[in-house]
Amino acid sequence: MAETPQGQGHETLSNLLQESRRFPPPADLAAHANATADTYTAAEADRLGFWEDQARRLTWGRPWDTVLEWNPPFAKWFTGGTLNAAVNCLDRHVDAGRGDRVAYYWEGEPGDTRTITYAQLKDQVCQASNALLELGVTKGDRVAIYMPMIPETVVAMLACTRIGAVHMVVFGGFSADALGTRIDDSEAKVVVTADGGYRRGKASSLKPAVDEAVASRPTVEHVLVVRRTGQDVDWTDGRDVWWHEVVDRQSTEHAAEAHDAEHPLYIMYTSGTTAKPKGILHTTGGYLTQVAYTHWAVFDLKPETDIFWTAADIGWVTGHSYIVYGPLCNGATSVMYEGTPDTPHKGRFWEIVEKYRVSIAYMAPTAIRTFMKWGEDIPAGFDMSSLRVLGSVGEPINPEAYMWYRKNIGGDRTPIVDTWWQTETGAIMVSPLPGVTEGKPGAAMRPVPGIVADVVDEEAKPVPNGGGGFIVVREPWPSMLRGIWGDPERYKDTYWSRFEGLYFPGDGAKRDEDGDIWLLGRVDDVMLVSGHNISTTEVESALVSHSKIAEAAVVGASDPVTGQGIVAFVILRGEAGDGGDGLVKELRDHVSASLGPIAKPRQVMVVPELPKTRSGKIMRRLLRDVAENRQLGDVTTLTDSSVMDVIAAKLPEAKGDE
Ligand code: 6R9
Repeated sequence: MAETPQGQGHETLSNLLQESRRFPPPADLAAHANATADTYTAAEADRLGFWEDQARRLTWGRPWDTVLEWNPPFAKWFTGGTLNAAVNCLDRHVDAGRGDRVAYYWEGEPGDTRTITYAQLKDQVCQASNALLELGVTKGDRVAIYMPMIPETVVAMLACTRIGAVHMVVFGGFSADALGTRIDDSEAKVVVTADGGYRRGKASSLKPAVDEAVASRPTVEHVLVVRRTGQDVDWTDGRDVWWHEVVDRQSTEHAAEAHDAEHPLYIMYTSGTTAKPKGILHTTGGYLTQVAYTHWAVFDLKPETDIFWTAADIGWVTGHSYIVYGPLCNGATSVMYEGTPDTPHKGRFWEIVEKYRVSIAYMAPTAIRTFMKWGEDIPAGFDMSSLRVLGSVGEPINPEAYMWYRKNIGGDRTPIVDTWWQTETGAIMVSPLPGVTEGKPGAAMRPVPGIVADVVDEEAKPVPNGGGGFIVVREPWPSMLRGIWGDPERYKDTYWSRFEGLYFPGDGAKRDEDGDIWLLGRVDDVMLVSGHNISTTEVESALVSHSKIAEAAVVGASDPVTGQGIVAFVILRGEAGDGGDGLVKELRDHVSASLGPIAKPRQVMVVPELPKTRSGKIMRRLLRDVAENRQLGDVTTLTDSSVMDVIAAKLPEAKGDE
């Protein structure tokens, strides 16, 4: 990356956005907070000892001998220790007399509901474990899970971990092809699926994609099928088995073995954009330690009284860590929702908050910006006084979206924890702690106690306050990926070769004048305009701070004069109508006034939707293709591929906007 021409030395990423709003922790929350300022002090004084204390949240078969064996870049945590993930999630709570506590309030999209206690979930997991054993699954085998958001998805995951099999969940919206390549790479022996699930008011099918994927893959011995929608399915005798026929007749007893702390727990494929997807491997002891600890500390979870809701899909790492493993290890009561936020009406999320008295809600900025687009009247119609902490994950949260979330969902009362992490990190890494840290709209603030992260320039030197660069992690952490399935070289190249001895996540970041961390988006998305490295996040946030804009995506398109020119795609807020005459000029001037003339977009296009992955991340690569009039690249990980046709069709009329 180029240096800035003003001779500011090694500023790798311009720091343009200024934000002065501050929200101190609410006094009552701070007074009873799980994590306090002492938590930071304890972790700094003895980092490994701190992690050992966190590991004692879990129930171990045998305690560990060594807390960390570090042969860079390969880490082993809690070696010599043994434990069972399902026992930690279920049996120990039941044994302690908490079997009647609700594990999940499950809400189906059509309005059907199920309430499942810890004791019931344990029985179902034991039955499913016995069923998997009967189907020939043994310790170390891989099991693909391709499911809607129903309780059996959690049951299947925990049954795998109980018997030591490794689950590999594939998002239910992915194609047969995506499922197939993941089955190939992981060599999965069994696929657990359903006939279908409910999305947007309709039964969508899953089984046909499995049939297609498995037809050419004889290594898959069985397909275990949950009946969810009752729709017709094709059937291959001998291979296909119904869940209700095989699982329901099993014993609810299963004696769980304590597995090695480093026994593989799951593989999750990251949605590689062009390259082959990477199978991120997580193991047992360290992963559970960090998800349980962060769920307790970052959300201030009080398991006896809180109702926790991660509004995300289990097919995303956020679902693994904060719908399944973190909450269950902590004995929490969670809400799990099958469907989309606009079915049957745009207030569905808030109706769920009101109905179950949700106290902690965790969701993605993309959802929040969608709610902004729909307007504040919708949440205003529900009683959300039960909420006390709100979380954000998946992308940088724009300051304006943060303010909207805080005011309209949090009643101007709740702290917001903006949690930065990745599939690879397994658990939250950088986030405010709600009872300790000030909230700043748009900032992830500080590494959580026990994590050593930094912002460095291109020569790996820490940037001063006010400087921009790359986020890195300096020390190994318990829930770190243990590698890429079957490809140790790619693991080293991808994460450990950019900076000697440092983990490189691939995200831009800056430190503000107080030393707090702001995430600035993927390094691949950074724009180079007249010698300045400008983050997409800052320009998008400036656009979203305009009263007519709900959502924005910007990309750098090649430009004969400036190297790259900024091209913006914007979605209007519900209240803004068609935006009115002169909107484009208004927006360009607004960005220029907020960030400086260097960041003024060359073009602005109003669009109805943006291309997004299933976890809600904007696929800027496709927008760059549009902005540079290129053939579109791979669209298979998009939620809705027709979005790109609509955007491309708008392009000719937008040209005149300059
Ligand atoms: C948990 C998850 C990881 C990438 C990550 C970064 C972006 C996630 C963020 C955030 C800014 C946050 N990201 N949380 N950026 N602020 N709070 O999203 O995992 O799907 O693997 O994506 O998401 O770019 O590198 P994953």
